[in-house]
Amino acid sequence: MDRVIRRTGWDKDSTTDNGNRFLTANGYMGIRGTLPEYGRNELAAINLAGLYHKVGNGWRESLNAPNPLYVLHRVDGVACTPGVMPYASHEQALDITRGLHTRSTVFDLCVLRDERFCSMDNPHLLCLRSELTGIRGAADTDARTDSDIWEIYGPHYNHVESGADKGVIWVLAQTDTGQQVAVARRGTLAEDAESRVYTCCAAIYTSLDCQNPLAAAIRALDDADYDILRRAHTAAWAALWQCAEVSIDGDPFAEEALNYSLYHLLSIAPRHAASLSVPARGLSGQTYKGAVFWDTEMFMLDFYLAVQPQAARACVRYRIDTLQGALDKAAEYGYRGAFYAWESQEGGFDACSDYNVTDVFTGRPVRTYFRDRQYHITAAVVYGLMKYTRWTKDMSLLLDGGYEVLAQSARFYLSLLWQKPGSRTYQILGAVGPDEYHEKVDNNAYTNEMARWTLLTAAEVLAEMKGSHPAAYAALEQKIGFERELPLYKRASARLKEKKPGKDGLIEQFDGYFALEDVSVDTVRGRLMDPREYWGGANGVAAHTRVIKQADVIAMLYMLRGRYAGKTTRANYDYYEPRTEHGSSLSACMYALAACMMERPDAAYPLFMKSAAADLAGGGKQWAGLVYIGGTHPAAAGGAYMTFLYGFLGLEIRQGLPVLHPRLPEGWKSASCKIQLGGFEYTLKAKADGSRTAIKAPL
Ligand code: IFM
Repeated sequence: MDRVIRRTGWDKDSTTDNGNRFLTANGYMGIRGTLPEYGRNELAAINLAGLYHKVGNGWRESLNAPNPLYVLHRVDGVACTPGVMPYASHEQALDITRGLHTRSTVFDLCVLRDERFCSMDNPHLLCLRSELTGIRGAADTDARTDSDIWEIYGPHYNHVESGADKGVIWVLAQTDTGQQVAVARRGTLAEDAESRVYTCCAAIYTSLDCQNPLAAAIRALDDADYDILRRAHTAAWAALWQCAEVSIDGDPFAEEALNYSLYHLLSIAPRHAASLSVPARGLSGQTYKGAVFWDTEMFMLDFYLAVQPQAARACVRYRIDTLQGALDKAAEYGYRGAFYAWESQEGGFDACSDYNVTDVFTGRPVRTYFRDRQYHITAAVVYGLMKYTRWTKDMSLLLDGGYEVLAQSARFYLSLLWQKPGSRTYQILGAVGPDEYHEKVDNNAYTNEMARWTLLTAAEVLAEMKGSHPAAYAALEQKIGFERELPLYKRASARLKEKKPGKDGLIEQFDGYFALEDVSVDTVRGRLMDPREYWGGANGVAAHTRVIKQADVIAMLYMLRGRYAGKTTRANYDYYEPRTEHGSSLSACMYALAACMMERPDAAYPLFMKSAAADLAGGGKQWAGLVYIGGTHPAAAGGAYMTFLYGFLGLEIRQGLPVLHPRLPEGWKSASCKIQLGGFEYTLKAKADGSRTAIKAPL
């Protein structure tokens, strides 16, 4: 495989999209795909995984590191950057096979080529080589660690010091709560009359890594050599692609878009950590506070399970380790058990604000109910835990905290149920489902069914535990006293209100949904007075209509597939898809998966492509009211992979073995990929004529 994503020409307005499109990352850090001479105004950032800080009343967000790879050349005092020095050609590119960001600009007074990567071999290292040739004039180079960085709710560092030590220049940035980010770099400049080559190797360590991150960062550069590090880096990428690459014969654009999506998922996988998950915007910046959402469990985990089981494990472990945060959150709202964070940071702290959107007209914060009413987040955590356990057959996470997550999650749903006096039925009131435009709704079908699924799963798995792991069962009982609740799980799941399909097969998204105004998405869009206006909330244009933000009933039909008849999926797909704005990048892939379940791969195809090309195409939603929400879309990338694997190849695991039921879109001659399952690697291949193979090899 040899794939390079290129964009030629330069236009200022593409800077933000390119920052996402050309991201390089290694799970520890993400370097936005901006040019090396760019700074905070162009949203240049090196975003760090798992390290958060809050300034004053601002939102708590992930930290960006000072940028040690900043370099600006000048010729005759004119900055070598498009928009300042005239140029004949400009290209920015990302070699996704090798994880290399490159630029090549032919300026009037010189030619500038640079290459940058953050090491897939050593997560602390990042390197750049910048070559200025054909210089016609007097050149100078400003290479430094740029501490004037882009931050959304900063400045986060109240103390920044710098120094030099044996050829290494270092910066130590500290927050008022004691976090440290140490950045060291060793740069060399080789020059003659017509050229200058600046080569820089840098290292980042933080107080999450060790006691003395500065010493560690300096030490990491002891023998740093660009070419040697580059070789190790590209070899690590080659090893990743060995299992991850997908092939689509007959559709090069889909093949490129899907592999590009997988590049992003591989880039941000937390493979260096035992307990860390993936933020909703990957490592592309501080949007969404660098927090972890249900996106990981429901949209990304399948890919990690199939090709990066270590990363899948780290994501699931993260939820087990953040149980205390979920218990605290439940208690805060007067519930019992585990109410997981909607926007989870370290320790399970919920960074979601009660006012998560700002009104475009008044500039006032808008009360949103994501934090307190998206009850389905807890079910997503359990869904991820069970997916991991069932796929890997690894019981160790269940035994090491996972069983407790199950019991506390079931306990949470028990405490959430409401019973009308005189009625046997339980209800979940005032929820926000995946469709966030309709808030505080009663009996959201998705939420109720995922709660029921959680209760039933907990009942089944904890009952099995009693027989298979009696000592662990007794210890858990002693710790949290759940046994007497077990019969309640089943009773509650039997009595919880079900939004049953009507005669027409339709499932009402929530009580009263069918009484809302039935208008088209375009009509609702036409009512906007400002394109950045938030469609949901009390006064949003969609809130009183049947127009929904993202897959909701359809997400439920996919997640709980097997429970519903095919005609139910068809009826609901045909009803809800035209009423869906697809205002979230999580939406299209759910419809694509449902379309495949209905044996309509050609209907699935454009939705699949929308997901796979979300960051390649760019141009997604940048604003929710006045809140910036741009960045990469790893959930869409993961959803595209799910559509490929479960939808088009039709993968099912039966008795531990992969079984394919291909439904390839028009024009695809064949499609193939590798997955890891049960200690083996399988090469899966499906052909347009319906033939398929699953070839097993030892790992
Ligand atoms: O988790 C999603 C949510 O479903 C829709 N808004 C964006 C979030 C982060 O991707």
